[in-house]
Amino acid sequence: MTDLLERLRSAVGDDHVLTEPTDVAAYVVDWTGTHRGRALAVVRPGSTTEVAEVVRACAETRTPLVPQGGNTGLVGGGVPDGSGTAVVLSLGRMRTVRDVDPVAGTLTVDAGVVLADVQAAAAAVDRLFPMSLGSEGSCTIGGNLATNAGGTAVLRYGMTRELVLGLEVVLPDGRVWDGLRGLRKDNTGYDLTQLFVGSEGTLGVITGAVLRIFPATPRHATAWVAVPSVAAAVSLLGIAQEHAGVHLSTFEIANRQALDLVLAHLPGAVDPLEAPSEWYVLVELAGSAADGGLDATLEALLADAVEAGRAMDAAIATGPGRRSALWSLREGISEVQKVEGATLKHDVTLPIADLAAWTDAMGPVLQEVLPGVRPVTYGHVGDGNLHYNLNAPIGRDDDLRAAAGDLTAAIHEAVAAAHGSISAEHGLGRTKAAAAAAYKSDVEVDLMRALKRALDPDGLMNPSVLLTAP
Ligand code: FAD
Ligand code: S2G
Ligand code: ZN
Repeated sequence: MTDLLERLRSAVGDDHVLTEPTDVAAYVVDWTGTHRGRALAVVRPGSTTEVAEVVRACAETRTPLVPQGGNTGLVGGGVPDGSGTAVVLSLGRMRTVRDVDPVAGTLTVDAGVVLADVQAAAAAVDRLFPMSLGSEGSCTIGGNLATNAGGTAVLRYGMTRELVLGLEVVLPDGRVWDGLRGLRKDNTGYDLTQLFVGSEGTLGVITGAVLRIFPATPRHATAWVAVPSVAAAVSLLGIAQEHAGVHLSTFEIANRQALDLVLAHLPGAVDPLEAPSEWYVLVELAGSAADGGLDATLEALLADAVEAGRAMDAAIATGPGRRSALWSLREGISEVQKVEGATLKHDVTLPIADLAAWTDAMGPVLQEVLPGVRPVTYGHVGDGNLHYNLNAPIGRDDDLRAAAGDLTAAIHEAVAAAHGSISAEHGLGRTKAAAAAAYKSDVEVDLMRALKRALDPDGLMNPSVLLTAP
């Protein structure tokens, strides 16, 4: 082991090889606090060359390696297991914005650049990097790529995989693949970039990326809408699409339980509507400086929805302050959910046409399993993605933990029956690796394991994550 530590120190410098438990602590527990592991060391390289040296040292000593970005992942993929045999490779020091080309619409960055800084680098040249997540202040673009993150702009711009044109990756044997050409069209063989997007650190360490940037959308029209049901929310989505077309950029849902958590625990949060409702939608239209009339479009679509009985009331943002107040009702949910005790997260996709029936049917099923369980439901309903996160009945965290297996099994079975996905945007990590294998076909599992064996024959890259665990 000393040989390895010597090699790591000579690769990145003594200060960037952490072994003391106090120094290592933040790197071995995930954001949810569910996954706690132990690391042989935490290594913080400052360049692609240093990453390659670290990977080579681990490969030659057959030491498992866990790449880590901002450690905001929600499925335990960025932290080591409890064996204490793995090295955590943190990309946190690699924060250079390498190049911006507003005309070509490309932004080339190190993997350790925080998402908010990627957004700022695009805005600095009057462009938009559209991906937006509640964790954007600390998650890194390398982690976003490795998890193929989604967020609130997927409806208009797609998942991370639709926002990337090329990658730089250190392969499990230490070689560097430089795929940073950034061409919109390059049909010369397999799409290697897409292979690494969503690979959750199991096929290599992403060290750089060429991202797409888009025309800025400084104009917004935003509303928090009270709707009577999920079915009404889906109808409102159709009305919004009719009226707003390409300008529809956000369509999020939240149930009353989610809003109550925010009103109770998010300082300054205020319910913008008088009458309580069971369901709410945050809808936003976005356009360029030339796109006038977004407010009128929003008012017209809301009027149609009220007329059709698909909406009861709405608070329309009258300026940037009001806009961020409405957004905070949605974005605050994740943080505050932790305040009220144990939660059991489910990040599922359902066919949009089935969302209402699925949600209506799921409630009673869960009450059978654990009476009093609270399904705090919210998320990106515009792309079929619900965060169906269960809170324990008040004061009964242990009951939730005891029933977790049955509750999750009931949810996963209902998702599979509706031909949905048990992981919409957070990936599989450690939390869902086993479940995913059960819901993927043998052919899919075989193909994924064949790819893993081809790139990482010794199985050292993030070994207990995704469904590559043998
Ligand atoms: P980490 O947590 O450090 O790692 C995540 C995975 O990627 C691990 O498997 C790790 O091994 C791998 N990895 C990290 N960096 C690299 C690299 N450079 N090369 C190879 N592998 C790497 N996610 C969404 O999709 N949509 C949301 O709306 C959303 N909202 C969130 C809100 C909150 C409050 C929080 C806490 C999380 C949210 N997330 C969301 C989850 C999380 O932010 C994303 O999964 C994010 O992409 C993780 O980035 P990270 O840098 O923190 O990665
Ligand atoms: C979001 C965050 C994760 C969660 O807020 O969109 O992806 O389950 C989620 O709180
Ligand atoms: Zn989400």
